[in-house]
Amino acid sequence: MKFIHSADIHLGSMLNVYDENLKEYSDVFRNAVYDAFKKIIDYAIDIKVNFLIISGDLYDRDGKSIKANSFFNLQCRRLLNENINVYIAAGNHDPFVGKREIFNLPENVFICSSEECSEFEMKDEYSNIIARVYGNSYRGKSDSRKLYNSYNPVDDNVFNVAILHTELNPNNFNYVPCTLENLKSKKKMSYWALGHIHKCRILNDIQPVVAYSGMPQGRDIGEEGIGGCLLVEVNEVNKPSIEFLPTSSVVWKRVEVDINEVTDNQPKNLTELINLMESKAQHIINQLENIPSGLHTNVDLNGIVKGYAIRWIIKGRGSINTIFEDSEDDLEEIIKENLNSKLMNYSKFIYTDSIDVRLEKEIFNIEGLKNDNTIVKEIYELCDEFSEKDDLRKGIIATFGQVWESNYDMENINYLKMQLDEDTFQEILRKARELIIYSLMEEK
Ligand SMILES: [Mn+2]
Repeated sequence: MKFIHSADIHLGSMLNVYDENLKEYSDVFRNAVYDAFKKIIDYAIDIKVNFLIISGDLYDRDGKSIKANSFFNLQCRRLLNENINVYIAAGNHDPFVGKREIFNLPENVFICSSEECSEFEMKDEYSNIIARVYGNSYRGKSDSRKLYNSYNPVDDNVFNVAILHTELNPNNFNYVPCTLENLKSKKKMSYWALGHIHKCRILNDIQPVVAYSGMPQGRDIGEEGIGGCLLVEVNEVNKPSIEFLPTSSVVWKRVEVDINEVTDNQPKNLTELINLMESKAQHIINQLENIPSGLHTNVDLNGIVKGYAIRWIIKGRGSINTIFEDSEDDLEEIIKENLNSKLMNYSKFIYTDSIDVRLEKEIFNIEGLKNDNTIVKEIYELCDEFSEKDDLRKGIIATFGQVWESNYDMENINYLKMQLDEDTFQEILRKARELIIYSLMEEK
């Protein structure tokens, strides 16, 4: 018996790339989310799975797009021809799935009730039950019910799969509050097929297995890495083995360029910096993409990934910093254009989506100053404390004031405020340190 666990397809959404110069690649970005779902269906048919699970957020919005709905139906009809069923529980993005379908649902598609835990029995050709599927859909854009309580298989003689869309956070009442321990305590359950967190993770690898399949195709740099779904194969004693099946045609990636990496050949101008970035780009293509940790795949990633969307982080200390400081032009935009005119033509395209410049001023012998100058040393130590100690950090965040949202919810962002994530916090701290030390040096 084998099945595919997928989640968070977000059909109807596109990659967040807005660039007039994309030309032939604009279709790749526009269709990537659809292509990833089609790949899941291809896998299901090729591998001849018994059924497909979708753990919520099949659609990006509850006001469904006709295109997304039509695409989904066409793909599920391909499964219908192969006698493969599809089981779906709706998540916070598509809570009304099933209530007002634009088209008739293919008869192999089953949507879990939003009012109670649905139970489905999978039977083989001799009418023996080979698996049961449990699931409960969201009622609305959030759901505070402890849904897992009503998932109660009669026995564990067959493989029992539970579909649940949850943040796995007992304190967040928007997304089905529960803990990993809550789910593990359901001993008759064999596999918790989770959705909501967009990153693939196996949280428990013995019965009951608890896993997030993650999203098949990331849409911006916040959804980094190669996405996919999970193939679960169950042998006679109900023991599952899990394989990762990659589906992302575009992989989002952060790439750091440290100009201090090459001490003797530091880039002095933009041409040299762009050359350094190009050599890094070559490296991205040569290096095989990392699949989620702890998992394996038999699929050749080269056949799946068409290209990358990169956020470059340029860091280090050097004289090139002055070019960025003195320029009134938007240098990031100019570097982006230069890179895209070259790197988009690589065997796998490298699209520069954004450039984050974190260069530091060239200060004579900063390492020496850190050791000898007690003020510089203290500023460094103070910044380290602010960066590491929770109570100090809370104080500094309070000082940032009301423009920052420090306790934000990725699914429910208040766009009137700036989101203070870890990366931004550290960057503000680093810039503050830089500013203070440099001002002191100038005074001298
Ligand atoms: Mn989602």
